Amino acid sequence: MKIKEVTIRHLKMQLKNPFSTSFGTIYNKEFLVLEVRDEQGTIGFGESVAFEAPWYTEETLKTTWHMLEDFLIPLILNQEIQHPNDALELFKGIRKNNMAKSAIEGALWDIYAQQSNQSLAQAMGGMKEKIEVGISLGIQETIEKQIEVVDNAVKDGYKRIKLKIKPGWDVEVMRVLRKHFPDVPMMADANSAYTLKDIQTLKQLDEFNLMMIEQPLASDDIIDHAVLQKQIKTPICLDESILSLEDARKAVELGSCGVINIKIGRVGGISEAKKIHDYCEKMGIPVWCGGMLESGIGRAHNIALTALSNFVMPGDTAGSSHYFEQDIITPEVIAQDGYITVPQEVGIGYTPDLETIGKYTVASKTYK
Ligand code: OSB
Ligand code: MG
Repeated sequence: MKIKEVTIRHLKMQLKNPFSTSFGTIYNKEFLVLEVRDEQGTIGFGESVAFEAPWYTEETLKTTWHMLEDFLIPLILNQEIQHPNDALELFKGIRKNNMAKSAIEGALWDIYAQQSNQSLAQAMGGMKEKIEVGISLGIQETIEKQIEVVDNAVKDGYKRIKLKIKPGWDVEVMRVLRKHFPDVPMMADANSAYTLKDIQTLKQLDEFNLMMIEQPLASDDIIDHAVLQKQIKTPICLDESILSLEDARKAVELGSCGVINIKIGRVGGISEAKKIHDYCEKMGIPVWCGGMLESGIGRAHNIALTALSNFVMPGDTAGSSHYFEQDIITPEVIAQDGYITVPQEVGIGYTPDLETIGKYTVASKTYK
């Protein structure tokens, strides 16, 4: 393929459920959608998962736009690209900025899948027909409300429930929830809210038979996580700390985690995500697919990735209706009884709805 045109759109969509974590609350999801066209007229879509503010990683919606406009789009326009893996090579002179890279690489995978007449999952080597899904629930204002949202998620059939925790909203909350839901697979995600000084608190979480504790310590740490893992029974799952295959290898070799949450945007694209998946499979480390409150386009990529064999734990891939009044793809992503069917149609398997995309677009620009 030879890329001839890229359109960036900035979308703003209201979240049905404001999402609260250890560092604040998100009410609206603002993100970029990329529409990439090659010389044959095939169109691929990608999503940048960077938020407006740099609380999760250092990237933001504006930094990703800047990287795309000034560096990444010029690197791919008019280049002969055999396979989306080539993007890694083309981008190798650009450090980090993984979410910006991933947005464009995802669209190349979509084009590649269409032109090789495969579903995106098949193009990646994914064989599953359906995937197990979990749900990530934000911190609620009261414990009663927290119980209620967990109860609804259990009734909706989600295969595991992830709860956000932070200092002051951890051991006692988990104790109450575990009492109410003795058999529900549960886990906690701290988004780096603790340090090794909190080790007594973190040790107490061992009581609640959690599947794992996600990213308890600093976002750039794997050393302290290894220290912590030796002192707690619950497996640590790394999210923010893993930006590449090399990071995964070092964390696994150090014993910093027992599980890895793979997010395509965080690691710079599907090609790197696959490498991490393959390495973890070889090492006996289970992985699952994380989420970034994506619209249906990013979600479609996540679903396809989860069709790979070592995604053995339910991901944060709840259905569209959990996030938005109306998603920007048709059909919407439907999670039923804790499963999503992996689309078999060529490409991402959902049709981006240009009218709805237009409705949510607040800015756009085309590069050719
Ligand atoms: O830490 O996994 C996280 C959402 C935004 C940023 C970081 C995280 C999350 C989630 C929600 O946990 C995942 C989702 O439902 O898409
Ligand atoms: Mg996380």
